[in-house]
Amino acid sequence: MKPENLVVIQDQLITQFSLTLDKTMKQQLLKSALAIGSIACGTLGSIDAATAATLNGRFSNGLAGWSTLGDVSVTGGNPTASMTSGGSFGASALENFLGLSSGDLASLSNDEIFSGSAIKQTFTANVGDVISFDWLFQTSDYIPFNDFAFTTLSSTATKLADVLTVGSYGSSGQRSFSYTITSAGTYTLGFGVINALDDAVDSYLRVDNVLQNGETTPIPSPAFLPGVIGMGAAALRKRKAKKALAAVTVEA
Ligand SMILES: [Ca+2]
Ligand SMILES: [Ca+2]
Repeated sequence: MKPENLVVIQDQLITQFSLTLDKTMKQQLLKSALAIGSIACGTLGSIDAATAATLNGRFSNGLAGWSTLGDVSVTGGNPTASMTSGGSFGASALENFLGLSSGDLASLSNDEIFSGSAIKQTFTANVGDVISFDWLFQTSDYIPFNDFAFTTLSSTATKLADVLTVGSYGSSGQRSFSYTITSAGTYTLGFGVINALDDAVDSYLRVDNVLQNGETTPIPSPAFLPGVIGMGAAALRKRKAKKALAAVTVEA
């Protein structure tokens, strides 16, 4: 074979190789884009259990992804869910809303329950998942009017704070709480605040950073959905950056 023919064959092999590589790379890129897109789309549809996380747990998109009962709003420069005991929903309505049994909220209080507000979100979780959140209870009320705040995980209600523990007109300051999931399944996470002994003078519960294994899935604005695949990569980078920031905060 003549040397010039060898060069031609070599050129053909290189071209063929780069075409193959190009095709493989394109397929991989497409797969990655689709995977990222499905994560982003999952915020509006069903969620893959492997990528499950709370939705809008930082309240960046208001109360999207959450159900509410009573007096609930999102406030502050760092959006935070805020609810008041002046929600005018009684114990039964709150228990029904949160999926509790009758008497569960009464068991957290020595006084009669008059009114309150609550929020909730349902999600799937695996064994070992950690559901964490920051909270703050603040009251304009005074002892003996023992208003209180609580959290629920499916059928279990836990008191976070009350007027007796923070003092008249007091505040708990920002605190953190976490659940560790011991059985895979679907859970409803709830938060609420109650007027006890009478229905006057409000107390407040603020909740933020409701995370599953340190993450939450943002809910994209519908206007941005056509570009959702492109946004997926940016969202992942942002989530990783936030995770790093959260780790620093914990260490501090
Ligand atoms: Ca927030
Ligand atoms: Ca009160």
